[in-house]
Amino acid sequence: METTLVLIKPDGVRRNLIGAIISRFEAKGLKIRGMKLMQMSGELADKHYAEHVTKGFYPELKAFMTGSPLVALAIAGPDAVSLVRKMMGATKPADSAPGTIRGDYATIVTENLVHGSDSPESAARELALWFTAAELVG
Ligand code: DAT
Ligand code: MG
Repeated sequence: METTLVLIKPDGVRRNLIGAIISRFEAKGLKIRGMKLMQMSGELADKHYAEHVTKGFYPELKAFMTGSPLVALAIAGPDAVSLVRKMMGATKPADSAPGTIRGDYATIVTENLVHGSDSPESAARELALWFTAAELVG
């Protein structure tokens, strides 16, 4: 069993796609261990996206991610980290296959609807940023 961090980004919340996105993970058989609707602070953005803070696209990414509420989820299952990444699709919506979340709903790279941890190590680091142990069930 693995647990991974998923964010339904502000575009997903604004477009009323919270339910559609969560439904896919539930239908797949993954379990929700934690869930919260919140607005990401600039401080949390810099920690969460530590690998990207020096990149040219970061100011736009940070403004987008902190600009309105998002949903943070802790999602568990066998190979949950790689499974969720496959279900999300490629980072650039032009490259993400139909049938994936980004492939079915997104057209813009910044507004690509979902975040998923990219490795078990990233998942552990990110989950600790978003959830306390007491906020996770199971
Ligand atoms: P992913 O979210 O697929 O793990 P990433 O970690 O490389 O992708 O980048 C984090 C987010 O930053 C990504 O979801 C959208 C944005 N982003 C990445 N590359 C970008 C680029 N070249 N231009 C604009 N935004 C970008
Ligand atoms: Mg990433």
